[in-house]
Amino acid sequence: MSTRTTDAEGAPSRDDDATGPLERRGDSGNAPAIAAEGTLTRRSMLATAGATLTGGALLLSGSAARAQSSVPGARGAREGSAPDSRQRSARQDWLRPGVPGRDYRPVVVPNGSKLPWKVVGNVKVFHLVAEEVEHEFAPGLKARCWGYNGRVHGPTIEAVEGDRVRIYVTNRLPAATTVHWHGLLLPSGMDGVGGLSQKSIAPGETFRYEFTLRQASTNMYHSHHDEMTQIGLGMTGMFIIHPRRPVGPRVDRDFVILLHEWRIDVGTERPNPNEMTDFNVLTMNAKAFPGTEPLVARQGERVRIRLGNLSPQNHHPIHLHGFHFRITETDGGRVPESAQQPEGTVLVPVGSTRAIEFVADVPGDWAMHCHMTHHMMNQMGHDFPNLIGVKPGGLDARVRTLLPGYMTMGQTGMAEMGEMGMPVPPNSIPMLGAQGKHDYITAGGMFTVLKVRERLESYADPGWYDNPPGTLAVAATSDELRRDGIDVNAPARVDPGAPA
Ligand SMILES: [Cu+2]
Repeated sequence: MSTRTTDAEGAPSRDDDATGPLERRGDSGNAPAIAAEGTLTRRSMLATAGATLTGGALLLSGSAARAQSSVPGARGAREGSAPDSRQRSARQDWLRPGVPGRDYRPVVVPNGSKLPWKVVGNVKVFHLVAEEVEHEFAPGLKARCWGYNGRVHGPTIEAVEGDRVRIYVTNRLPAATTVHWHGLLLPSGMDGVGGLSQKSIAPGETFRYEFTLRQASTNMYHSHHDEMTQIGLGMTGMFIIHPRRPVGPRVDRDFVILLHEWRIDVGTERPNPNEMTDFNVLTMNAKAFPGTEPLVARQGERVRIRLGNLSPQNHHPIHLHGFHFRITETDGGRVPESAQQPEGTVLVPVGSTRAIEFVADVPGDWAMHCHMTHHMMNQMGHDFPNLIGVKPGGLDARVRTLLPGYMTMGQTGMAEMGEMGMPVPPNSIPMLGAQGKHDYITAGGMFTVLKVRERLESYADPGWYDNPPGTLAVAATSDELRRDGIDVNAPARVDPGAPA
């Protein structure tokens, strides 16, 4: 059931409920809201609880803070109103601003940052600045992107269910823009679709967005004006809303990773937003491996990883080594425990978020990466001719008379493209990888490492894992081969299976 009214300023308000008719309000914002007695959803309840108190500073208690509470006689919600302090106390529909450490455990954004805020009259005030940003994807590869507050992607916005947020957006780009709060439940006029929801923000202008957070979930924000160009250039970020009261087991480490893909032609410095299929820089929080910071946890800690995907075109199946996890959140919020499937890979579709949780009970260095193998490559890995099995013979020597130093590569695959330290053109990175503890890591792109340790002084990168004796794959000795009857020169065999 949806109820639409108009507030005192004429801004559209919206409070749609899936579970029943709850409120019906007059056309005037000054008219008291009348609510039928009955069950309120959490959204309505949050919206109404604040209105029953003056000053607005309250915390919901007990089960009332959670969904499906029964709050008879509650008052109605109102959105889109001006930040007029003279009216606010009687009209506000939000809660005391959530405080980090007390109301929530802040998320960790590897390679990232958060948007600072301040409280003005019980409202959290943020300031996003859309601007051009020179961004380094990995050592050696920089590009001129569009982002927010000097960052690509934009800083993570973190707030709490029931918070009122006021977000100023200043446009320092040469083009108009808007910000869409992707996944948030808010009034239509705050939704940020250029032309549809609002007038676009012209260069030099600053717009104000303001709404109450009526949900607890993992969300995103991005430009919704000339989307292909502006999202393709990096105008994206994450928007985390913590529950007002804890839900599920307490999480010790709460990571946020935004997935993206780019086309940056070798030697150029401007991502090409017109690319539709052939992306060559695949990123987690806008970093390609080896530029990705590891995710660090102590053994036994409960870990959440929130993943968002604002790639232009591709879904990304993110695979975590060493653990099974449960998908605990989708775009719509928390998945009921009975519906949380055990998984080893989580598909994060374009325009979606997922959160996974697990207990990091086994120490080690564990890969986490997109399992689309082309998404584990860096630049130059795509238009390459297939040379697998090719025998160059005397070709190299002949070509060297024309191109000193020439060497045919790729006959056994791509691994040597990074490892051999081949020179790369200016402003580009090796096709693959980085030196690891044991050998060269032949992965790039959308790849990072979860580092779980028995003891940690801090969550700084602890370096490579020291494998306990007997727990590391190594070359077999001749004694071992003899003991187990392995003849490395015998024809390889298979068991033909039992006769039918
Ligand atoms: Cu992928």
